Amino acid sequence: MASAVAMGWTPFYPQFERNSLDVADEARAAGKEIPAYVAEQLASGDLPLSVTDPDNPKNWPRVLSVWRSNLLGSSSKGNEYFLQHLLGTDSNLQGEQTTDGLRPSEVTWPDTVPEGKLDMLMSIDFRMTSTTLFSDVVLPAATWYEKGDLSSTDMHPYIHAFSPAIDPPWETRSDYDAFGAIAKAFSAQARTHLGTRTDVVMGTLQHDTQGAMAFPSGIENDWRKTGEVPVPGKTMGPLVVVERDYAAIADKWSTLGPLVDNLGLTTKGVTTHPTEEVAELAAKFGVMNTGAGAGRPAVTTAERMADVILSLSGTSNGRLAVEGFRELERRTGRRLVHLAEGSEERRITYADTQARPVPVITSPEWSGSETGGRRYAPFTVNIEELKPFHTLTGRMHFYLDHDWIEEVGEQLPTYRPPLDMSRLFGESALGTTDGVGLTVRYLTPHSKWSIHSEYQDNLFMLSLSRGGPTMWMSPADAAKIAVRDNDWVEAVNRNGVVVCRAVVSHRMPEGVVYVYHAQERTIDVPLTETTGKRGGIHNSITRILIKPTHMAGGYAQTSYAFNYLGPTGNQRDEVTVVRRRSQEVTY
Ligand SMILES: Nc1nc2c(c(=O)[nH]1)N[C@H]1C(S)=C(S)[C@@H](COP(=O)(O)OP(=O)(O)OC[C@H]3O[C@@H](n4cnc5c(=O)[nH]c(N)nc54)[C@H](O)[C@@H]3O)O[C@H]1N2
Ligand SMILES: Nc1nc2c(c(=O)[nH]1)N[C@H]1C(S)=C(S)[C@@H](COP(=O)(O)OP(=O)(O)OC[C@H]3O[C@@H](n4cnc5c(=O)[nH]c(N)nc54)[C@H](O)[C@@H]3O)O[C@H]1N2
Ligand SMILES: [Mo]
Repeated sequence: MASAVAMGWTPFYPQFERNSLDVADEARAAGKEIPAYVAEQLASGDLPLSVTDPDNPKNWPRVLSVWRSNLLGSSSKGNEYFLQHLLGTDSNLQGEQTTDGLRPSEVTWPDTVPEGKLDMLMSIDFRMTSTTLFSDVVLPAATWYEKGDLSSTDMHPYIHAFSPAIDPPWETRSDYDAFGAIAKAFSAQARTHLGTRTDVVMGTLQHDTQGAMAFPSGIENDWRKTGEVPVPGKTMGPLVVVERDYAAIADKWSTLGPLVDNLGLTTKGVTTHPTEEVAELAAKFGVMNTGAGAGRPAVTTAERMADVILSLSGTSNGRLAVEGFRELERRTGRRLVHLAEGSEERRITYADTQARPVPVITSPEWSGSETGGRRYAPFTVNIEELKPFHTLTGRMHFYLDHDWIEEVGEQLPTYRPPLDMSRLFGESALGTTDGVGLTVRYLTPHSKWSIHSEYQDNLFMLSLSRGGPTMWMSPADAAKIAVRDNDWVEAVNRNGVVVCRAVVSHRMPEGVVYVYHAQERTIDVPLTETTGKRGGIHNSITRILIKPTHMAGGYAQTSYAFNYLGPTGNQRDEVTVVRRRSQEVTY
């Protein structure tokens, strides 16, 4: 990972061992261009990358804001590691420090492991969750029937509106207003504390940019090993200098800024220029009279923000869809405009989406075609219109000649057996039992009775099932450890402990158990027999294992793209010992 970050293949925050605002000041004081100064400092080792020493207090993340996610109850694999190292709370972590020979060689390893790196965890939610439980500050969110908002993904042919049936009750606010309020309070403080500073941001060599060809053939060339001074945007991520007027953040928050006009909007390498739309929004909302946003469209409510989003996307603004396809025609030599031509006059507004679900317009932002009322399917435009794929060859591409992918022999699609957790981490071998505990594969697939952690805490759902956390198990495995349906069981591995009830079902194959994603620690989580502490959740016995090929970047379609191409969490290779426990549970 240190190498991937150094070469700009994958992002990592914090960036540098020193505050990036101070680094920019240092460059000025030294009379140097900021990017050149940073590159020199990196090369000389005077400015270490945070990723090379993540346990050094200088490199700890200090503030974490969680919004519209349930990090500690849902997404984060390795819950107990988060609890111990990030939060410094009670945890059921069972693991020992990795022994010398197995430690990464390019990352500094501390003698004592850090506990509680974060100073503050803030979350915004409308439920009590496994994340809000641990948060220092919880901002109550308005629900979907108490605020204006939008919902849409690439796979959905419709844009849906959230419309308030009532105003946000008590202290709740829309997410837009919550962040607006934070911006206001922050900006007032910033007048005395931060003012205007210059920042330097280390970007990543991204897919669909020139950076995607910075490392031809994916040939590894780590400047830290060669001793060269890295070249931003070529042998490392690009360095961008940004003026930050911290006191103006609230003003900027409530307007649509000038970069939309100056730079246009770029998605997947296609840039559109929404100049007309900015003028339309200014006419519709009026403009701010004073402050940093003076003269810019006033985006003062969540509903207005929804309209801004809709007017700037080709999927909801036919003019931009057509403009984008024209640009794409020039680039590809293929005729494409016809996919959106009939929609040129269409403008989907927030009010339209409130009246009824509105189908989207085919646009170069996605690869599907909804033209003529079709349903979305990925890569339709590539297959039917011969728009080149965003690969090295422009075709569907199976052979990957990237160094890091070659190193593990995955140039072509190939079968990889699950990792042997017994050999790697000393877990007992699969299928073994001492008559009390049985070692099984541990899977945590998505639940049919919830969307992630949502709805599993609904009283109807709890009444229809066991009313708390469960583990699905085959009759054969249950028999080996004398477990009957609905018995309490305890699962332990090096990562943590889970206590739940067994659902013994012939639908499970022998050797595998399911603890469905994502059952929270807010419902029926007893003390464990293993630690005497309150047990964990499904992610207490998982752990993040990053696959190195997911960080192979800087080269064509293997380049990083935000929310598209990058490391994924992995929880599929986990094993655990499970046993019947005392049926007397206490809390
Ligand atoms: N072990 C294991 N771990 C996994 C997975 C797995 O299969 N197994 N799956 C992974 C995958 S694919 C995903 S996508 C992630 C999902 O992980 P998360 O996205 O963290 O999970 P959710 O439970 O959907 O969390 C959404 C939270 O947002 C809140 N919320 C909903 N609407 C709003 C809103 O309008 N405003 C605000 N402020 N809050 C709102 C909900 O109450 C909920 O608490 O989990 C990942 N983690
Ligand atoms: N009801 C409901 N629907 C959802 C969601 C939800 O939370 N609830 N979440 C949505 C989201 S964000 C996502 S990402 C998708 C996820 O949807 P899917 O990708 O379908 O995810 P899972 O259900 O986690 O896993 C699918 C299957 O993979 C199997 N599996 C586990 N390990 C392996 C393995 O090593 N090899 C193979 N071949 N199979 C394996 C599991 O047994 C499981 O049956 O679902 C979406 N839809
Ligand atoms: Mo997901």
